[in-house]
Amino acid sequence: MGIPSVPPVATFDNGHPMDEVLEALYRDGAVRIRNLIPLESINQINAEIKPYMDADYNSGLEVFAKETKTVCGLAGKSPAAVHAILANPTVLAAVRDALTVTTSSWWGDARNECVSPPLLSSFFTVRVGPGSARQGLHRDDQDHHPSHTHGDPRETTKLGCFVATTKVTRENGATEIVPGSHVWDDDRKPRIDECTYGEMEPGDALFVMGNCYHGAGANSTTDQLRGVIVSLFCKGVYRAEENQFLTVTQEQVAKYPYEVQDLLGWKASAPFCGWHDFKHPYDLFRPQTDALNKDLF
Ligand SMILES: O=C(O)CCC(=O)C(=O)O
Ligand SMILES: [Fe+2]
Repeated sequence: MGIPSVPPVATFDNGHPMDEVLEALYRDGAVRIRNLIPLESINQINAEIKPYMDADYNSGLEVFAKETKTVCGLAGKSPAAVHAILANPTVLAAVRDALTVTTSSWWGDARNECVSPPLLSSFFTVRVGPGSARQGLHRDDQDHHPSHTHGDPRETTKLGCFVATTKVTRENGATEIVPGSHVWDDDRKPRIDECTYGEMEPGDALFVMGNCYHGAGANSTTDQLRGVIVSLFCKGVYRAEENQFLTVTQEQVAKYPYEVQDLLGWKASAPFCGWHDFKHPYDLFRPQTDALNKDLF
């Protein structure tokens, strides 16, 4: 049992000034936004995902309880999730602020400033069924083999946005979050009594820094499904968890908004990462007049 004295993560209404949201995110490692995604989008997303859920999708991984179903590859399977979550202005603002990498280096006599845009790392549902045990507390940036040594709240390669597609309660498996754990060193082990619970209504969202300990909670109900869409983003100089070039066809990508194409890896990261034919991959389908910022360097 968690100790009730761990206060809930800072919670804001959708549309709250972004600088205050980001200040709380970097201070605590996580924030909650009420009504980030409209209910009609949530209903559409649930309808698009249903056939996959019905086909009994399960990861088979031990990191998820056996009663928990996952559907991956949402960039190709759920256009509604793509438009509502990946193109959401608040999501884009948080992801860009936390994960854009800008550095300067010399090329001959020129001092060159290069910008690496963030990437979608993975995009999947976690539907925690009755009887699911809690997930182990973990940091989502672990796949990049990081060291957290400086107590720097922004020392991470990833940011997560978890959107509720059902009511999410402590009883049915709300995400456990350890506020402040994003500044811990790598030896300190998180405990359950240090957790707070990310309870949400459908359409609410949690932003969780990649260095903040968290995990899916246990579902102690007998009849409730806890639905969350996990979108994880990473710095563009790191490798994505889920191979986004295999989740969605080029024809589908061409129809998505430009900012989504960029997140899916179709914009190269300057300098010189992810190009095709020495061009941004989006040059394959964007009208040439729109292919601005052609520089890879
Ligand atoms: O489902 C959740 O609440 C969290 C899932 C999670 O942390 C993960 O899969 O990395
Ligand atoms: Fe996680």
